[in-house]
Amino acid sequence: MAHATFTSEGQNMESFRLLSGHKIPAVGLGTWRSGSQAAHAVVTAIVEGGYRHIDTAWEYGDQREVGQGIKRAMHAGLERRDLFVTSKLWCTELSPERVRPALQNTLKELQLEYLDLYLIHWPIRLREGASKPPKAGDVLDFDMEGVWREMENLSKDSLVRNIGVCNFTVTKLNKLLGFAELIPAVCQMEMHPGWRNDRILEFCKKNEIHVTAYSPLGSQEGGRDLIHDQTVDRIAKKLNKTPGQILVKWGLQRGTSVIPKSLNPERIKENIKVFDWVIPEQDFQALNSITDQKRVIDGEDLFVNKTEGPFRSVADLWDHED
Ligand code: NDP
Ligand code: 1BO
Repeated sequence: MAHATFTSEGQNMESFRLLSGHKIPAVGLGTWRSGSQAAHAVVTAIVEGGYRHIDTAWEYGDQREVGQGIKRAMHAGLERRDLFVTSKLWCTELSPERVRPALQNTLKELQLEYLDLYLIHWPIRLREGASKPPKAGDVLDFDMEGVWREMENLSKDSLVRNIGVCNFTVTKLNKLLGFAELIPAVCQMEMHPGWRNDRILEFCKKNEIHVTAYSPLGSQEGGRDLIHDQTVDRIAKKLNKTPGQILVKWGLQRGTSVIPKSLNPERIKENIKVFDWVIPEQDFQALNSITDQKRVIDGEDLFVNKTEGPFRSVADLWDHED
């Protein structure tokens, strides 16, 4: 359920309530491939754009820069408690004894005492130094229950306020729910009008797991160009909004939080100006009818080895649910 709060500039800023009772701001800044420019993007987002939610990951290699940006924003007067910071546990760390050291390293890089949300980045364990695509022996057995217990322990020790997952299937979520003492607060998945991913959204809604939509604009190079999609463009012109705003708002109207990435100050600010208008039902349905539904982030490069398994195809990775 969405709740309205206000930023320091008085801008109406929605958030969603998580099962834990904490609130996740509805729009966050994505930072994948932001590199050395991440600090500047984070300061622009927080101080000028009114963002209160930043999404990063150890794998992005930019946690130090994100941390510097957060520190600079806090020097500008913001309190830590006003921010919602998400990071993710990488595939090489998916064994119980590696979870806590990985989180401690992430906190150190970000210069933070705690995270608001820590997510399992992918439900697939990789050997350190694994090749892309993986060679035989690079994909290891994943002790999902042991890793989740350690995630729960991080939460019990107040090092993270919420725990969750990314890139899970219904099959894997069902397995997790079978033993979880703490239900994942958030499931972060690829979602945009070119990949609605309705099956997982419905499952999460039924189980009160909040969904964050990643790659909401169709992702970056090699992604889906939704910014120039005919339907998106037509609706943007009709509502006097930009295609980026239409794509972000579509995600919000589906009840998901949304984490667009941008390094461009004007686009960063534009992407969060989505709270005082709605996409009318007819246009919303037109966006829901875009054809050629396809994942952009299908995990093939990272996890599929066509001859040596255990994942010999993209369909194997996603438990043949697409
Ligand atoms: P997005 O869908 O957010 O698209 C980003 C691209 O769109 C960039 O090229 C950006 O360029 C451009 N862009 C941003 N705003 C606008 C706009 N208003 N108009 C036109 N173009 C725009 O891509 P991501 O794949 O980065 O997804 C967002 C975030 O989701 C990631 O950064 C990451 O934090 C998270 N994520 C999580 C994953 C997971 O496995 N959990 C997987 C993938 C993403 P420019 O910078 O020049 O503005
Ligand atoms: C492989 C990482 C995708 C972005 O989260």
